[in-house]
Amino acid sequence: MSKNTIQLRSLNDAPRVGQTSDDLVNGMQRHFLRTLGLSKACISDHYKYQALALTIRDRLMENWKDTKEAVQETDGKRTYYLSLEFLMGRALGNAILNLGLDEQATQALHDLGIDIEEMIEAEADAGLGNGGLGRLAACFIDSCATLQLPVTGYGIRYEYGMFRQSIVDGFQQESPDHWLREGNIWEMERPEYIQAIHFGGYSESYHDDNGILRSRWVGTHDVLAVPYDTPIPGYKNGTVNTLRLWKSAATDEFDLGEFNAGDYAGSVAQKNNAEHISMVLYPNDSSENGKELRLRQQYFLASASIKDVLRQWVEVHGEDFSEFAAKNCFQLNDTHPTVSVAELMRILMDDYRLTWDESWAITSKTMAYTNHTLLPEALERWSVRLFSHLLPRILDIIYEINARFLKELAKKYPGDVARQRRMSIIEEGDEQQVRMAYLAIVGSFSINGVAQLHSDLLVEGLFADFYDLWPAKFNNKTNGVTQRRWMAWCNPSLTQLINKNIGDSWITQLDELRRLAPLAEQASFRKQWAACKRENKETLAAIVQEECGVTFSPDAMFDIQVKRIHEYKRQLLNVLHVIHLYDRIKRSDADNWTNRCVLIGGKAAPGYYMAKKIIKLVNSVAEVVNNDPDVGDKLKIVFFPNYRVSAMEKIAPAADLSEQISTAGKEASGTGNMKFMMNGALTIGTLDGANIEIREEVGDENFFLFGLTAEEVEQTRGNYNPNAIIEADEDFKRVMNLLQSAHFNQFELGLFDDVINAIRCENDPWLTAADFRSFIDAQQEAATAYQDKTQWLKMSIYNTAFSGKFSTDRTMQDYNRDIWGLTPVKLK
Ligand code: 26Q
Repeated sequence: MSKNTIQLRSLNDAPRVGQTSDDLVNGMQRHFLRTLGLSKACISDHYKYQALALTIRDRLMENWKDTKEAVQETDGKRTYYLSLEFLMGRALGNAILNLGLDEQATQALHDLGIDIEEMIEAEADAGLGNGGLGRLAACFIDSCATLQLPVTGYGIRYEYGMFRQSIVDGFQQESPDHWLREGNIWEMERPEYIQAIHFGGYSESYHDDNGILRSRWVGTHDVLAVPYDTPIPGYKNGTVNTLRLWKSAATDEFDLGEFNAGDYAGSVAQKNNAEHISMVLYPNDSSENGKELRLRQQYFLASASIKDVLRQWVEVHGEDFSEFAAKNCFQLNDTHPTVSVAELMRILMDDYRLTWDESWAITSKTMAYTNHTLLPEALERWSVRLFSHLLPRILDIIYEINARFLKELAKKYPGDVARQRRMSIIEEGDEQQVRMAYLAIVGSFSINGVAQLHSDLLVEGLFADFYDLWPAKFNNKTNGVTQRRWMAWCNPSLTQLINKNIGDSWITQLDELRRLAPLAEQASFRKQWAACKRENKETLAAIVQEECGVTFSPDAMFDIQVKRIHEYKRQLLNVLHVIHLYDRIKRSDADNWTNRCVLIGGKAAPGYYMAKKIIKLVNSVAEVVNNDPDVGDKLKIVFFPNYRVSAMEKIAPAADLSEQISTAGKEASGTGNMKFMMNGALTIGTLDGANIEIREEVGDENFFLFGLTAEEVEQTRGNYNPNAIIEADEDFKRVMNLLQSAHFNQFELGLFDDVINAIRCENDPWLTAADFRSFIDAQQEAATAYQDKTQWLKMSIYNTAFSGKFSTDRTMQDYNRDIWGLTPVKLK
């Protein structure tokens, strides 16, 4: 028995917590009294939430322990999902749903006279991510738990998550998101698994006891990584997996020697530096920023996680690594944790004394890399100078990986120096840079894109040289979303209707939704479908009223675009359409009109000038449109502030039309598109990312397609004349005239000049003008279609019915079949 095992007779034999509503009431009362120390008089909403969350958490704990034990006993292969972001949102409702406690919880709260909705709203979003990539990680671990796959998420426990966005005078204002202020019921600190992480110092060679020449990293400044574990429940299957997030902390040894002789206070202040590492999430989702702290975060996560995995390995297998690659896989969520490749090499060689070849055989069979972008400017590069002072030993190893790789290249393509230069992990130039994507490709056995088009474009473009060298490493894994959160939890009325008609097997087998398709022919079913949508629209309208002071009528078409603000996503094109509609109303061209409520939401990176301008433009247009008596109910537009996971839970169920209008070839996949589809919205979209697959599944006739293809986009570059396009299109000319005449910025002349110039620029990378006409036409098609209620409802039902492919359950099965090879761990 190890010293960490105690003989607790009661631990395994203790009566398990009850699952009835009375048990929940008793649980809450116990927590009010004993955990929170409250008397009746002082039970505020905050405490009610805490007691409920603790009571639900109690129901996770035994399953969590059982899952850990079962995984350990099985001793099978395991996967670690390494991600700088996990955009979890709220946990309470999800836990209640996955435990199958919804009815009991509703009853218990009713008995106690507590409003369940208020409890849900009392929880802060865990906003530890920017957008798609972070939310994908959250959906993945939900699906892995539901599929009983032994997958652990590893990330950073940021003190401050994604900033809170408010709108002041139409401009975005950022404020810090101190999401932990009121505590976090769901996390468990695990000090016994603390790791020390090295920074700085230098690397040196030495001869070991056997006279073998080795390297070591010395003179480092160490930072502690403290793990906090969050339970990730599977859907009604007893499995509870783990999300392990690392918080940075100073070591207790103050550095009074070298630097701070005599400066006690100064050396204590150094503590701060260590604690900064996990302080804040970088709010940047599409461009590298080169900041040292970001590289520190990346190495902090990589090193802590790999050490943690090796610790567990050595506890069971000792220092025999012969089976390590067969039993462990690290999935890298973009290049952000890619320094893991070098870190695993370092530890195997320097700490466990494996040879280079042994270490490389293990590392390159253990790492797998997922790419999430086609924008070349978003590929991460780090200056060698920064690496050499922050991570000198790691840089040594990257150089050695590169030297060996270049040798292999020279053998395969003799004399092709240009190719070697192109493919080198180290980019030469004024300043040498480490190309992280290339390190990831060289170090991994699998490289995947996140939608078919994206994966195809990667091997034709950005990674063509590598595809030529290693075609078998490349594969596609189309993204998904978890239907537990994005339908069952967030759309209870639709869930009820579906369950009543086809049962609830779709909650774990999304393909089952196909059985809804024939029901589209039934008038009574359509009527109930319409009632659900209407109820959800009323709920959203109330929120819009509260947040934006604008009245959305549920009779109008809800036309929604929510996602990060970025030029390639073309919120600007959406605004141009709104201005066009406004112009039509003003010139009395509004026969057979379809009333529309346009909602745009999303955060702009704080340093992204154009994105912030576009937010201001939306608000300026809204100001004019919403207050013009000629417009009335025909058209409303709002900018929805502080878009986040919990907002999407209200928005997706209420959407009629989902805007997925990126320049073709730029959006890797998109996942919002899938959430809308599942909830019965129709898509207006380009042939980009997963839109293509959505259209394939639902059928051309149930999708509003417009715009250039990715191929046409590439052909258009170099002979693009937006001014001629505008000139030739009367509607477009009028829209531009409104913008240029300062119609929306009468007291702030020149405010939108940069936006106007971007549209008119021959080098506009996003080709906004090129797609204007076909977008306007597709929007008209959608507006006309909306007037045929019966047909629209059928199309809405088909969208839900054929969304089965877009479950992360399918995505995770694909990863597991082609990359991980895990065996599900069943519980006794
Ligand atoms: C990089 C360097 C420094 C600081 C921040 C970053 C950084 C952080 C986040 C770069 C990129 C991101 C996030 C990217 C992202 O969310 N990409 C989206 O991933 C989704 C899931 O695969 C896709 O559906 C989207 O198409 C893609 O844009």
